[in-house]
Order: sequence, then C-alpha cells, then structure tokens
Amino acid sequence: MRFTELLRTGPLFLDGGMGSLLQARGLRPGEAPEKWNLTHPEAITAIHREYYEAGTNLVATNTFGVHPERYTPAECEQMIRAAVACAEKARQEAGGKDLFIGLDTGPCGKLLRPLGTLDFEDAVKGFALIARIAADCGVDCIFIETMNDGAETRAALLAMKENCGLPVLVSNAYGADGKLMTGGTPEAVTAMLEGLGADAVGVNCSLGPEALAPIVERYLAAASVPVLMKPNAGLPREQDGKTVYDVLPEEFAARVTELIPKGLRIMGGCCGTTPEYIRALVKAAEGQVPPAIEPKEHTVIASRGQTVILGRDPAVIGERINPTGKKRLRKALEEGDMAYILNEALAQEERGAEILDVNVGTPGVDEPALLAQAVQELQAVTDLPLQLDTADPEAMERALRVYNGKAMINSVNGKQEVMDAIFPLVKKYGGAVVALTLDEDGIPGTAEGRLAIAEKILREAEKYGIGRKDILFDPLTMTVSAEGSAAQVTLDALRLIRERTGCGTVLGVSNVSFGLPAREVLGSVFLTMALERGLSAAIMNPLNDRMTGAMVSFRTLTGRDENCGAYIRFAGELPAMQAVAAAPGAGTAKETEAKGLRRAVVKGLCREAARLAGEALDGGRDGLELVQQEIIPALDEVGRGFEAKTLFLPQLMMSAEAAEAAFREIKARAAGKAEGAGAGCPVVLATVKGDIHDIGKNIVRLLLENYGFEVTDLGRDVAPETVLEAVERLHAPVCGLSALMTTTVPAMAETVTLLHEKAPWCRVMVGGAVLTEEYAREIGADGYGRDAMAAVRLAERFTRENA
Ligand code: B12
Repeated sequence: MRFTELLRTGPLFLDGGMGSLLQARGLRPGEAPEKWNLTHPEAITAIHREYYEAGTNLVATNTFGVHPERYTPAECEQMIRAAVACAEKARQEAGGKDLFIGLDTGPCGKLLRPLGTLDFEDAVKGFALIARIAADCGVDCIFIETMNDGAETRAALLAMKENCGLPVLVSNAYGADGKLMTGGTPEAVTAMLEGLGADAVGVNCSLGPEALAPIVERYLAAASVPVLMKPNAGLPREQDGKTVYDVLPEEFAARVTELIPKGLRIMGGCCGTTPEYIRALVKAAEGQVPPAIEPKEHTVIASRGQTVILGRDPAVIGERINPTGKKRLRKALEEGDMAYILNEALAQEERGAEILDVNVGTPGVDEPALLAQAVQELQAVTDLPLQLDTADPEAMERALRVYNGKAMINSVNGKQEVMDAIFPLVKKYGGAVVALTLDEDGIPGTAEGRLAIAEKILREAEKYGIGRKDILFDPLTMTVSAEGSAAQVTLDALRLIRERTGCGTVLGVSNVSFGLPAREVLGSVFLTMALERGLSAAIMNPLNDRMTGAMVSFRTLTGRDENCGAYIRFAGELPAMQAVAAAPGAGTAKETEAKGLRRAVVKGLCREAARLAGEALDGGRDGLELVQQEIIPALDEVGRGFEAKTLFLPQLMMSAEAAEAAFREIKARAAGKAEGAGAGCPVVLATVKGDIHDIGKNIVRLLLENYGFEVTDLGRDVAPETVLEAVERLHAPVCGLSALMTTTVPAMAETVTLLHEKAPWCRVMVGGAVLTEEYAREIGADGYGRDAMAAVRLAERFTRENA
C-alpha cells in the first residue's frame, strides 16, 4: 500500500521510545543519541528492526536532536544520512510489507521571538536544511514531533512544505491543561497546521494515554486530516535515581485503541514505550478500522490560542486599525508609533472585539515591512485572531508568513489579476479569505450581479483546491446618501449569496452612513438588518456603544445570550463608554493612557510603559513609589494570571520587558542622586544560579545606589563561585542574593554556605518572592529583606556592625 493511502485509511502504527532503549545499550547520560547513528549504527538499526518486527509501519529516524542550531550543516547532513541508512537497513532486514521511514525532527532548542531571540525566518531556514537533506535521502515522510510552541511548529512545517514534496506529520506536546507551553489549543493548532497543508496532526509525549485521550478527542473533532497519537507510558517519575513509567503495555494498548472507533488512525508510543508496547498495540487494534474521516465544514480562523468559528454567532471585527479617514492613526503609522496601534488593539479587545482588522496602508510607508511588524507586535500583546487587510500581495505574504495561526485574509475580489495573486497565498499559508463582490467591470448595481461575481470567485478558488468553507463574501456596503437603494441592494445580495453559496458573509458596516449626521444611528440599524439576514461578521467600531449595543442586543434577542448576561454587562459599562465619547477630542489612546502604567505593564506595552513612567516622574511622582504602587502590583497580576493559566509565557515575557522599560526610565532619572548612609561601601549583588528573574534585584540595586552604596551587580544566573570571587576581590562586607523560584533556592543555600566558609567577613542578605524570614534563617543567611527598602536597612546595619 502506498504511504499516503495507509495514512488516510489507517490504522498506521508508529514506533515507540528510543532514548531508554539506547541507554540500555550503553548511551551515557548527557550523550547525544543522534551521534550514535555514526558511532553505533548497528544498535540503531537493531532498534528500528525490533519496532518493525513488533508491527510498526513507520519508524522515525534517530534524528530528533539534529538541527543546524546545534550542529554545522555538514554534521547535520552526515547524521541524517547515517540515520536514514540505519532505518533503511532495518526495513530490508525486517522484510515485511507496508514498512516506511519518516525523517524525525524536534524543537531546535531556541525560542522564537517574542519568547526568545530566534527570528522566525531563521527558524524556517534551519528546518529547510533538514527538509532538503531528507528529500535527497528518499524517506517516505517527515515527522515533526514534540513541538511545544506553535510558532516553531509553524516554522518547521512551512520549511518542509517549501523545500520537499514529502507528506508531513505534525505532532505537538501538550501539558495536562490541554495547552502548549505557549498557550496553543488543539483547535487553534489544528486550524493553523491544516491551513499550512499538514498531512496529519496530533499529539505525542508529555502524558500517558489516558490523560492524552481528551486532547486527541478535541483533535478528532476539529481536524479534517488524519489524527495521530503517541503517548508516554504514563507520567515519568523518579525511583531510586531512575525514571520509571507506570502504564504497562496491555493497559497502554487498551487506552490508545479505544480511540480508533472515534477516528484515531495513526498511533505509537513515546517516552517509556518499547517494542513490547507496539506489539500490544497492534494486537489490541486487530480487526478495528477507524471510520472514514469526516471533513469539517465550519469556517474557522485562529490565533496562537484562540479560534473563532464564523457563521454560528455573528462576530465583531474591530475596524479601528485602519488609517482610512483617521488622521491620528496615519500619523502614528508614518512615525512608526506602534504603541498607538497596540493601544487601539487592546481597547477594542476590552470592548468585545473578537477579531482585529489590521490595515496599515498609507502613502509614504513601506507597507509590507510595516504590516509584518504590526502583526508580530500585535500578537505579542493580544491573542485575538487577526484579519490581515491589504491590497498589496507582497504585504499580505509577509504578514501571512509571520502570523501565528490561521488568519482572516482581506481581501480578494472577482478581478482575475487579484485572484491570481491572492489565491496562491491562501492555498500556501491557509486562511479564510474575504471576497469582495466586484470585478473588472466594477460593483454590480444588483444583488444578482454580485451573486454572479461570488460564483465566479468560487469557481476560481476551486481550481486552487480552496474549499467554500474558507471563503466569506463581502457584498459591499455602499453609501446610502449617494444612492437611496444602496443599502437595500447590499442586504439583498447578502441574503442571496448566503442562500445560494452557503458561504459566510462579512460587511464593513460603517460606510453606509458616510456623509450623514449621527452616523451610528443609521449604522446600528443597518447592522441589525444585516445580522437578521445572516451576516457572519461585522467590521465595526466596538468602541461605539450604539454599534456594540446593536450587536449585543441582536445576540440577546436571538437566544444567544444566556440569562442576558452579556447584555447586562454591556449595559453596566454604558456610562463609561458615553463618558469616553463625550470627552472633547477623546480617542482610544487618551482613554487608555489614563489607566496608566500598571495597565501598560500588564499588557506588555514597552514603549507605553516607558513613556508613562517618564510622564509620571515629570509630574513629580517618586520613582520608588511608582515601582511599589504600579510596577510590582502589575507583575503580581501577571504572575497570578500565569499561575491560573489565563496568561502564557509570551505575555509574561512582554510584561517583564515593559516593567524593565519603565524601570530604566526611573533609573535614568535617579542616576547621580546618591546620598545616604552607604558612603561608597561595596555590596555584591546577584540572582542565583539557574534563575533569570532580575527585576526585583535591579530594584534593590537602584535603591542601594540611591543610598550611596557601591554596588557590583553580577547579573542573573550567577554561579556560587562567581559570587565568591567578586566578594573576595572587593573584600565586600555585604552580599545580596535574589531567588524567585522554589527550584533555585537550593542554589541560594549553596552560595550562602560557600560565602560563609570562604569569606567569613561578608554578611549575606537574601530576598525574592519565594523566600520567607524563616527559610532565610534555615539556609543560614544573615538577613532577609522582603523588599528593596529592607535591603537598604540590612546593608546599613551590616556595614555599621562591620565597622
Ligand atoms: C516577570 C517574571 C518572569 C520574567 C522574568 C524577567 C526578568 N528579567 O526578571 C520571565 C518571563 C523571563 C520569567 C521566566 C520564568 N518564570 Co517567572 N515570573 C515573573 C513574575 C510575573 C514577576 C517577578 C517579578 O519581577 N516581580 C516583581 C519584583 C519587583 O518582585 P521580586 O522579584 O519579588 O523582588 C522584590 C522582593 O522580593 C525583594 N527582593 C528581590 N530580590 C532581593 C534580593 C535581596 C538581597 C533582598 C534583600 C530583597 C530582594 O525586593 C524586590 C523589590 O521589592 C513572577 C510572578 C510574581 N508575581 O512574582 C513569575 C514567577 C516568579 N515565574 C515563575 C516561573 C515558573 C517562571 C519560568 C520557569 C516559566 C517557564 N515555564 O519557563 C521561567 C523561569 C526561567 C528561569 N530559569 O529563571 C514562577 C515561579 C514559581 C515558583 N514558586 O518556583 C512565578 C512565581 C510565576 C508563577 N506564579 O508561577 N518570569
């Protein structure tokens, strides 16, 4: 059977774990398994053969860790070729039928921006190298696995699709909360990967089969491509210094095969599983055939961690990031003022926008570069799906590449030239495309004319293999003041197109009232009429209470608002909205600025945070007071969100950066103001080994310097020996250590012990969120400070006592 055929029919059996089998054969802790392709090819071949003999159809090559971020291109090539040769030899030795080889690839080990430092296109380049070698080696498919960040998964898949024609299976690693480390959900990840052309999607690692089952079921409900599952043999735990797994082969097999009637068709094992597990799996699956895959026909778009299904409940697309008719936004775009755009985004999100339109096209800007930048910055501060809005195909492609999800693409239309430019992008990157019902002859004056264009667009899309579910029609809102029947024609076209094509619909509603007074009165009624005719999404201003009121009321009146909860919440916010509207010259930016520094830090707005801190200082506020009353509470709020899993690492990072930006302002103003009891006394300061949290330590430094201490700041993740070396060199009487995680307190204890032993003259004070007075005493510290002021008092006391 051909590989792609087996992929679709199933069941297709994958292999199991590799690491523990290699360790049993002598792989030392810390040794790279991929090097064994070169040094111990017979061992790798034997493991693959054991899996084939146990019933595996597809073995994954021993190349999980091979990546140009870790090895030179020549080394990558050497290891991949050797790995494929091992698998090929095993296949020949096993000699059975339906035996295939997948080139295995895992995370590159670096985090992508904004989480880390790796640029998206550099990540693509790394995986592209692997793709080219794999294609040349003649494997049957690529197996991307254990990916815990959606952006890196996207980079890997894109690279594979651009550089080899092989089928690609993509498997992500989820936490027990059903989310990727960076917040991706099964539905959002599936939408993104299917859009990019993954041939199978699914999950591996992290959890045992039982805990993974609900996540797999969510995949099965969302995916139109085959779904795979490769769980661990339970949760790993330590026993006598060894990692052990609790789920035995029969139980493992029973749990996994339970999902076959629900549609699971590709299965294997991950950490802790052996050929015995695969044998049990094959046996348990005997005679079971998964049901045919049901294509999911809903229109879905996604961000990193959210999906919006269009066509069920009407959605609000925030229209405010569009310079047409907006002088202030145009100026911001010309000046590259991203803070303004980010604020617009957050204000719309707070007012209920579910999707954000992003249009940065204005004369004099480099639209492709600016749109890509705006998309990247926006997705660092908001997780709402974006509608990429541009008439420039180059700008569209640049933005689509970096968009971490399945975007709404605005727009294509019936002009041949536009369809030729946009449909290939929709096909390649995925997305739901908004199609305007106009063509070379303009906008038809009748509903039937607009329907005819819609049908033409559908025929053309079909040539690219773009399904109806990924097309939404915009029947075009015309200005009623210019043509009395304009609104009626649009509304008729909307209904006709919905009924005849079954596709979703989108309308930018504001245009209807152009040139008339009290525009939102007319606009809100037009919106209601469009909603009544089945509009899927309205591009509108969510900050306008009439417009939002119409949308909320429509949902309430059509039974979509349980206990009228949304309506009551909306009504509760009305006075605030009216106040905004009534204030002279009021706009989003002004309104949100008022909420201040704390919000900027929570939302991760760096420039905004720095600016607001500067303004507050100019206005006479005390720097330390700002830290205590705004910055620390903001970080605490983010920390709570992180703990409750409502916020994810990217947001935590952005908030930390915003806090640091504000802090830099405060520090710059404080420079040279030193006065106090420190009088040049040396203090060594460090965040302990393994801990990279340094905001608190930096505050401690600022205050100590303010009080005249001569601080040597060793930074973060500092080894005990390095701290000792500095204390000895400076003969420092005081040392301050900071630790923020339970896991790094032992490193703090180690440092304290070392200092007491080798530098007995030095008094050690400790601090950081996880510490307590009692714990500080237990680890032998000379003092504990709960905040930066306490650090100053301790340093003063120690120097006094030492004198
Ligand atoms: C910002 C932040 C980050 C930023 C750090 C950026 C930076 N440059 O510091 C980033 C995003 C990088 C980050 C990463 C991680 N973080 Co973090 N992070 C936080 C967060 C939200 C705020 C910390 C902070 O800056 N607080 C504000 C400062 C001013 O407070 P402070 O440090 O306590 O300092 C004050 C006092 O303690 C005292 N003090 C501090 N040091 C000293 C020293 C001396 C000598 C004295 C006397 C006093 C003193 O004075 C300071 C001023 O008043 C906390 C949650 C929270 N609310 O604490 C989580 C938190 C600390 N992080 C956490 C985790 C788990 C992580 C990660 C492991 C996440 C991950 N899965 O990858 C990584 C760890 C990476 C590593 N190896 O260190 C956990 C730790 C859980 C635990 N109990 O062990 C927390 C508590 C979040 C949570 N609730 O789960 N994080």
